[in-house]
Formats: sequence, C-alpha cells, structure tokens
Amino acid sequence: MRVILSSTPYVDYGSWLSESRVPRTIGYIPIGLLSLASVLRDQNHTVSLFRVSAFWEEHWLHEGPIGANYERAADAILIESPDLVGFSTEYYTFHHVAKIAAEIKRRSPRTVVILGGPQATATPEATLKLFPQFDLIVRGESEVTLLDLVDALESDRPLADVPGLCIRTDGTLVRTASRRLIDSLDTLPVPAFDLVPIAATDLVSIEAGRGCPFSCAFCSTNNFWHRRYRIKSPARLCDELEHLQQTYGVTNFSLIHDCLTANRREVVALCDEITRRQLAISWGCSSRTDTMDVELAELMAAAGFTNVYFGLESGDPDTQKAIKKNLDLDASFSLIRQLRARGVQVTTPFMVGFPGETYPAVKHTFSAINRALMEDVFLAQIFATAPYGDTPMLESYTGELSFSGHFIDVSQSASEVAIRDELMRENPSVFSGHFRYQTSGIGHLIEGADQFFPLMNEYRYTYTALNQLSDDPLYVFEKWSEWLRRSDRTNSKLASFRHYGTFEEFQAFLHHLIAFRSDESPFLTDLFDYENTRLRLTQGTSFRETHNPHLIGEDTGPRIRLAPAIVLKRYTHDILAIIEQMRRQDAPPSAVPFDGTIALAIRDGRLTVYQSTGFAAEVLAYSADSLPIEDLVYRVSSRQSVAGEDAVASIRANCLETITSLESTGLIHVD
Ligand code: B12
Ligand code: SF4
Repeated sequence: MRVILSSTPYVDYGSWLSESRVPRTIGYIPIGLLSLASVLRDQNHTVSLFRVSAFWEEHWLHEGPIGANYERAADAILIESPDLVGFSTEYYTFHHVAKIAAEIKRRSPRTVVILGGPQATATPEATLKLFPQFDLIVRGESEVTLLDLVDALESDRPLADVPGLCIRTDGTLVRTASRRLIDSLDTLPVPAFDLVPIAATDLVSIEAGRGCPFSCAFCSTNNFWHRRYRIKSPARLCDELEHLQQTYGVTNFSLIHDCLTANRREVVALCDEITRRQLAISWGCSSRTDTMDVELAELMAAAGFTNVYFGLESGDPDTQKAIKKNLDLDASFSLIRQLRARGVQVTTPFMVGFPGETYPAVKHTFSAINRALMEDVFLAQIFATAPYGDTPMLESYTGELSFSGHFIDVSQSASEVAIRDELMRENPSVFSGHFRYQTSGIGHLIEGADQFFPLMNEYRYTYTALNQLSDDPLYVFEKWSEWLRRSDRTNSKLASFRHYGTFEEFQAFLHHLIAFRSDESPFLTDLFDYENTRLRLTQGTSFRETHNPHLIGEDTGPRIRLAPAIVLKRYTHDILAIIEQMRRQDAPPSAVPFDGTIALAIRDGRLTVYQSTGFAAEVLAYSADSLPIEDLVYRVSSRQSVAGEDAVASIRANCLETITSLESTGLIHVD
C-alpha cells in the first residue's frame, strides 16, 4: 500500500515576538511517525513523510484566503496518489490538520484518511462526529495497530476486528477492542530517520522510551501510555545513537521520554553503556526533581548529559497537592542549584490557570519563577493551563470551561479567525485545549503568560530586581499586561490577533518602569544597560571597535587594541555584585558603588564579563581607541607629572605589565 504520514504544523513562538510579527512555522522530527514509517516499510509498504511545517515554510501564501494554503498542502500530498493518508494530531494545530484532510477527501474520496496521535486519541468519537473527512482514528500506541489496519484494508477484513481503532459502523461510532502495549520497545525497527533532513549540527530527538508512572492531574501523556514506564535497552539505544552519529555526524541529542529518570536502574544501565562505548555525545531529557539526585546527575553527566527539563508547575504548596504533582519546591531548588554548579542546563516550566486558582497562589508561582531565574536556569517557562482531553483534571471540571481563543496561530484574516473561534467554541470536547478552567480573579494573569516568558527570561535581572524592590513578584507582569492593554496596538496585517508585545516594546516598557524608580534604585539603569548589551552581544550583533580619530596620531610603535566582539561599559554600580545579591535571595538588591570599566565578551559561545578598576580600567578604555603604547606612557607620565628617564621607564614597565595581564585575558591585543 502507498501511505503518506503527515506531521502537524508547528507555529514558532519566537517569530511572533519579533518586530515583523509574522508567525512562521518551524520543523521538528516527528519521532512517532518515523517509527510508524519504519514498521510499514519493513512489511514492504511504500511510505513517505509530509512535513506540513516544512511545506508551509516554503510555500505559505501570505496574501489571500488561508484556504489556499490547505489546498496547496492537499495537492502536494495527493501528487503521490496515496492509498492512505495518516495525520498526526496535537490540540494546538488540530484545526489546520482537519482542513487539509477535508481538501484531500474532497479531491480524492477513495483515499483513506486517518488520524492518530495524542489529540485524536483523547477525543475519538467527538472528532469523527465533527469531521466527516476522517475515515477512522487509530487510538494510542499505533505501530502494531497501523500495520494491522493496512493489512485489513488490503485484504478486506472487517475493521471492527482490528483492535485500537475508533470507526464508523452503520452510522454509529465504535471503539474496537483495546490494543495491548508493546512489551519491549526493542522489537520496533529503528525509526526511519532517512525521511527527515538531519545535519551534523542539529539537536536530534530520539525516542528513549514511553510512559510516566506518575499521575499529575493536568497531564495527558501518562494516560496515553497507560502510566507504564518503558525504555529501550541500553544496547538498542546506543545503537541508534551510534547510527545517527556515524551517518550524519550528529553529537547533540534529546532523549525523548516523559520522565526518563523515573526508573533509576534503567538510567544507570544506559549511562554505563554510553560510557563503555565511549560515545562522544551530549544529551538532555525530561525529568522530575524528585527522581534525580546529585549522584545520579553526575553519573549521567559522565555519559554526556548536559540539560534537563524539570516541570515545577506551581510555586504554591496547596496547588502542588491539588494537581497531584506533589513536589517539594525547596528540595527542587536545592537540586537545581547543585546541577547548575556542575554546569547542567536546567529549564523549568510553570503553569497558571489551574481550576479555582487564586491570586495568592499565582503570586507564589511567580515568586518561584523569580527564584528559578536567580538559580540561573536556562529558561523559566510559563504556560496557561490547557484542559487536555483524557486528563483527570478535565474530567472533574468539564462543565466549568470558558473559551479562550488566545494562542499563536499562523496569519489569517479577522473573518477567518472568527470562523475558527466559532468552530472551537461550539465544540469544547474536541477543542478543550483552547478553553480555560474557571479561576478566582486571575484571568488577566493567564492570557499572555505564555507569550510573556521569553521576554522575562531575556531581562531576568532587571525583571527580578524590579519585582524584589516592589516586594511583589507580580509587579512587572501586571504592569506589562496593563501597558499592553493601554497601548492596544494592532498589527494592520494581523488585525484580528491580540497583541502580546515584542522585545522592542518590552525594552521600552522596562525603560519607562526604571525611569519611575531611578531615584530609589539608580543601579537599575546600569543593570538594564548591562542586560541590553548582553542581549545584543549574544544575539550576534557585531560590535565594531571604536576609534577616536583624535587619539590616533602618527605611527609611534605598537598599539593596544580591544579584541573584536567586546563591549566596554563604564558603570557606577557593581553589576556582578548586585546580581550576586539577587541570587542569594535573602533581601531586595541594593546599590553597590563601582568605579571602573566592565567588559562583556562572547567566549566559546558564552557571555563572559570582566570588571576592572583603576589603571587596568583606564588601559582598557584606551585600547578601544587603539592607542599606541608610547602614547599611553606619555599620557600617564603627564598626568602624574613625572619627568626623568628613570621615572618614565618605571611607568612604561607598569603600563606593559598591565597590558600583558589584560592581553592574557584575551580582552586586548598588541600589534
Ligand atoms: C517531543 C514533543 C514535542 C516536540 C516534537 C513534537 C512531535 N509531535 O513529535 C515539540 C517540541 C515540537 C513539541 C511541541 C509541542 N507539543 Co509536544 N510533545 C512532545 C512529547 C514530549 C514527545 C512526542 C513523541 O515523540 N513521543 C513519542 C512517539 C513515539 O509518540 P507519538 O508522537 O505520540 O506517536 C505515537 C502515537 O501517538 C501514534 N501516532 C502519532 N501520530 C500518528 C499518526 C497516525 C496516522 C497514526 C496512525 C498514529 C499516530 O503512533 C506513534 C507510535 O506509537 C509529547 C509527550 C509524549 N510523551 O508523547 C509532547 C506532546 C505531544 N506535546 C504536546 C503539546 C501540547 C505540544 C505543543 C502544543 C506545546 C506548545 N504549547 O507549544 C507543541 C505543538 C507542536 C506541534 N504542532 O506538534 C502535548 C499534546 C497534548 C494534546 N492532547 O494535544 C503532549 C502529549 C505533551 C503533554 N502531555 O502535554 N512537542
Ligand atoms: S511527571 Fe510529567 S509526564 Fe509524568 S504525569 Fe506528571 S507531568 Fe505527566
């Protein structure tokens, strides 16, 4: 059979925050589909992969109705005359998948169009009822089911005999028998990685295993995999890693598993095998703070572990219990601190908008977010709680949802958005993820939180200092929400979308907040400038060396020059000491006077900060003007009113010593 498997589109958050505000789609490796493709190919079926994101990135029509984009995608899929087209689904872009499928069915009614993945599995009956373009849904784990289905279609066997489906029979919707989970993931063939472009420098996701034994009430993935932890054997996983390393030169991996460390023994065995084979790789995974400790992390780090995703969700102890996450935040932060000290990169997602959540509870969460930022996490994320299908939380609160409509989608006209929203509003069982739970007076803190966190992270010190000085962890976010409401800017192209603010606007907003408080805390200005400079440097803006033409005289021998990509700043406050105070988190930051020069540089891809005072600061400043060394000696001698050869020689020696020491840091060079 000729089969095409299609991934979901994925709309890039970052593109929305840029000044152009044109939402783009971005590609990813659809691990599940690669596994299905491999299983089908092993049985001699012809399989292609259609990546909607990649297609739209190239072929998206910015003008005209959005429908033309669905038609284009359908045409591209049908070019290969498939017998079966299978779409993957997640709630975020489900509406687009449904539209592409409708176009396929309209053009080619004989093509079997099916759905699989987390969203379709959560609401199979409601989905088939709403969307006649789908012939059936494959529920849950699908490698065996899909093969069985294709075989049944080819041999005309009744679909009712294929476990793991939801089908239409005689006008009714029927779930066929449940399908048992595969016992050993090692029995699956290696995913069809050849179907996606992979470059040596990519971060490549590979599936380590499936299933989390915990029971967080908001989470859909635990039920999906029956809360059964499975992991590929160390030998099998290392074979896959080696295959990718040898074939594509990839060294950076994400080991996809809902909670890899939930089984310590398995993780230790995996790390032992990676170490035994001496695989020169780095990798990250998802975990829970209460399933890892320093000893395990060190063992993992020795096997290439460099980053971890720790869902902390809430800073409120009562909410932790209510959502059944049950994490001890103090213990979590203590672990995070120890991991950071060992150079492990940590990302901490938080959530707001749990059922009945109150203002004080959200305050606790924002307090924990400040804490995470000061523990130097790579990213503290905030997500509005989406009521996913097939979660205990949604089951308990189904009757109390209200439609949100706030999310980042591809560009479309106001009337198209209105139609989209109506479809979602009227079908809460299919589109529950676009609704919100009823909360207690925190509505304004939910919508926009997802879009706020990238801004907050980039300005984490200014953000946290402002919050701490106000003794209110919600100070900046609430003011920002107000600012956005007041500015009420809309993009003419995307008039129908809510405006969540851009980096530039957030900068202007912070500038305004600081101006308000500058008497009270003048160091904020230095801190903000420091963060702006860091941002410009880390975003790759090239800084030219500054030349002061007045200082460049005749060629009088070697000059000191500032090394490239270094920015010098004169601050009156000790930024590093202030940041250190904030990290201690025992009191709001206070001014620490400083009289010197701070140099910001990117070294080995990381920001490095040097502070220098006294004569070294002076020499650094001169190096920005590429001053001849003899000029420097002359200036210092004149300033100190030194005369006589011996005295000048001693100053020259002092200058040379300082220059050598600065040269050794790589900040300046002499030519
Ligand atoms: C890696 C990952 C990502 C990656 C890659 C996404 C991908 N689809 O591969 C990235 C970072 C891009 C991502 C983004 C998002 N993700 Co995500 N992601 C995951 C994660 C952790 C692993 C996915 C995976 O590879 N699993 C392993 C493979 C083997 O399983 P699988 O993909 O489900 O495929 C199996 C079956 O579902 C089925 N199947 C899947 N597709 C199809 C299609 C057909 C035709 C058939 C027959 C069967 C079938 O067969 C496969 C083999 O058994 C899951 C959680 C999880 N453990 O599944 C969340 C998860 C899928 N993501 C989720 C969400 C919400 C998102 C985002 C919306 C987050 C956000 N706010 O931006 C975006 C949406 C992006 C998008 N359009 O896909 C939710 C989906 C919930 C829902 N009901 O929709 C999940 C379940 C996590 C959770 N509990 O919240 N995600
Ligand atoms: S620990 Fe993570 S994956 Fe497991 S149930 Fe909780 S949220 Fe879901």
